[in-house]
Amino acid sequence: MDIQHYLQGKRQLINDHLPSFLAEKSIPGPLKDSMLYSLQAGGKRLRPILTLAVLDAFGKNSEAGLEAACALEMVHTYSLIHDDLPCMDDDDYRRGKPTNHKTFGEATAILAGDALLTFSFQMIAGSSTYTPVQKVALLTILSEASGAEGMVAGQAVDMESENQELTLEELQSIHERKTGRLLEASVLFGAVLADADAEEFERLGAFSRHLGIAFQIQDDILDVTGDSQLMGKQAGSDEHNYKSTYPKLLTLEGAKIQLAHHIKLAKDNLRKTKVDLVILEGITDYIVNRNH
Ligand code: GRG
Repeated sequence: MDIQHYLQGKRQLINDHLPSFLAEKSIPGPLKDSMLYSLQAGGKRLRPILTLAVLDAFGKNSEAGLEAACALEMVHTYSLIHDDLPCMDDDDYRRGKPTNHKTFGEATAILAGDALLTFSFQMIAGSSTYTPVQKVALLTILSEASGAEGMVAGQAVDMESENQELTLEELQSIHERKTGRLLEASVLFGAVLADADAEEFERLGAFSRHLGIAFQIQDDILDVTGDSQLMGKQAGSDEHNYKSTYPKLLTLEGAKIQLAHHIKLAKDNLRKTKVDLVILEGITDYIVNRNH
């Protein structure tokens, strides 16, 4: 299996479908332009790819997961738009392009984020592909992962902790909520749509939690060593404030050891499942080896 080829194929599928969900909707012009601007600004599409990959790993038709997968990317896109706002990280560039508020103004950017978040729930609730039981499961997972106990909580604690040196446990707790929960939801979405049993669900959940931590550690490592500046991120964001990161707390070598540890645990959990390992192991390796 050529994992790069697999990822490229899925990314293309998602890129082709994402804008189509908004196409026939009567959304005011500037708001729709602002939503589409960020949805189409690029990105790795890791969250929707994970949903489709889990379906493939179960031997199911992954295209049936497209609506749910695209809903996840909408939530992710909303979080990036809001994270870039002047009242939060105050970033001018995202994915190498001017941020949403720099292009459309703050008010429209806030509304575009709000609308993308809400639209993701509308898409799942209104889907003609999923059963009522699947819809309730997806909506429960998504609301818990993205809301006040999930991603928003992670962002809130992250902001409260600015300029404080955190312990490793505190840092991990922020990232588990800020980025980990949506990555976990992406894997669990695939498990729900594949009608996985409780045991598989639990093991895939554990796999995704270690994958999420590994993703964040690699993100922090790339901030020190990688080409994240080319992607419009300000490496380390030190000009704004002090932010605890894995390399700062553990040194670069220590962060790499932690990364290897969580990758191993992710794979150990994956191997306990009955799914086809090739794709999900390939994605796990891609997370460690990615350069942005
Ligand atoms: C504003 C509620 C709210 C939440 C914001 C996710 C988030 C919380 C902020 C993003 C800030 C950030 C850079 C977090 C580090 C890890 C991360 C989520 C990176 C961006 O995800 P990628 O690498 O992005 O998957 P692409 O551009 O590939 O989609």
